[in-house]
Amino acid sequence: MADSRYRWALERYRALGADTERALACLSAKPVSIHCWQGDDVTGFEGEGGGAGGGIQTTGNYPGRARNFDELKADFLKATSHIPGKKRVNLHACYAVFTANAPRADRDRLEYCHFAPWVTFAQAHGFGIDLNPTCFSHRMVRHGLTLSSPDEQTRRFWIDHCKATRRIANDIGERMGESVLHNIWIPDGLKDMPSDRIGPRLRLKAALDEIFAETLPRVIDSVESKVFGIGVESYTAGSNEFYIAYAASRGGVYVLLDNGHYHPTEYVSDKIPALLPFFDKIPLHITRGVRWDSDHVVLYDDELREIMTEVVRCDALDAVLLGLDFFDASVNRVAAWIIGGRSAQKGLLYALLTPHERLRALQDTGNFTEKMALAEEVKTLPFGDVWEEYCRRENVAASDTVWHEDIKRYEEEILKGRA
Ligand code: RNT
Ligand code: ZN
Repeated sequence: MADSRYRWALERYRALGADTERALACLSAKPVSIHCWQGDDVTGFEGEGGGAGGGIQTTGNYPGRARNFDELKADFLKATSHIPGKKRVNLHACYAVFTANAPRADRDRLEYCHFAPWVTFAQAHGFGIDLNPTCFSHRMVRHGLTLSSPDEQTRRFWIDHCKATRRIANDIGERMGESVLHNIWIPDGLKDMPSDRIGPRLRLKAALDEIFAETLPRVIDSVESKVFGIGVESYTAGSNEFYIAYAASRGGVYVLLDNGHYHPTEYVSDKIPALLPFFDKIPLHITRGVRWDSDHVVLYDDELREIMTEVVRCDALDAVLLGLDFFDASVNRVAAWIIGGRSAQKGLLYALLTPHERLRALQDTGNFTEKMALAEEVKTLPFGDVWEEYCRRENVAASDTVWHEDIKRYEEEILKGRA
């Protein structure tokens, strides 16, 4: 029955110029980097209060937050067991694991040993790893500033932190035999009208030059801009223009696009093809901003489909590094991970099932009416049947209400026991 529905869907797509078998093969081969921080509200393992800070905020108090490495690993595995496709674990420096063999160290002194347990975990489950320095939620964030601070000691601490995490990323890459994305996002900005806009940027530029001075073959470097955050409404040192110019003028540094980080009428789907002529890599943070950079759970919505569509029709599946970035504490955190992860997969599948060649030809020949008609027809093709077939092949439940039963059990048996 399911099989005959897929056969029928395959024919329908083929008739319009899309190859479902090719789409399924591409989808299962493309990794998505899944952020570890959805599991514990961006708290980490340093045990100093933690939590998101510097313009980012987790809201909600749903029970069951992971409180340590073991709980976070268990929740991550539970979540990924319901997400089809290839996965990477995206880590932040504040998730360093302190043990007798890897004693507690401040962020400027972190070493590979603090992340070795994550490598063991990732290798045991076939995940890749990415790593971010954590330039927020720490006593050395002074007046909301890190790499752009006018205070020499503050700047030095954060430069040393980023240098340390880049080296760790390289070591992880060496162990795992692959590249590791090292993405720098800093919260630096001002709540109120600046009296100096260029000073922080000049200091940030010099700090980045120092951080990137060391050549590390396994590291893919990126910088992530932002427009504003809560408490930093008036000025952001690491703005879009600043980082694009920075990356373009320094070979080997890329700009990471987070779709929550722009003015509401700007779209990352349009930025991807604007940057691709100049950059051979574009890392993404896929998120869902509601009115601001709220980091709501990613859903299978229009902009997600449009972002994925650009990745596919620009033939940029290798160039674009897909990563998720959201943190919602108002719903079951494990379910949030699953819904966001599955949505990303659905969005990419939708893009892979779109007859881009035909649509492009219609645009190029000025056949705008037919383009509109075809694009509308694509929207109601039997997408669900192809999704179900993909889930069957990937050994995960196709139905969202079915995997949710498992998560309800997990909540009763495991999450509710956490204070
Ligand atoms: C903040 C950025 C950044 C963080 C994570 C935790 O606005 O999006 O990527 O969300 O690094
Ligand atoms: Zn982000």
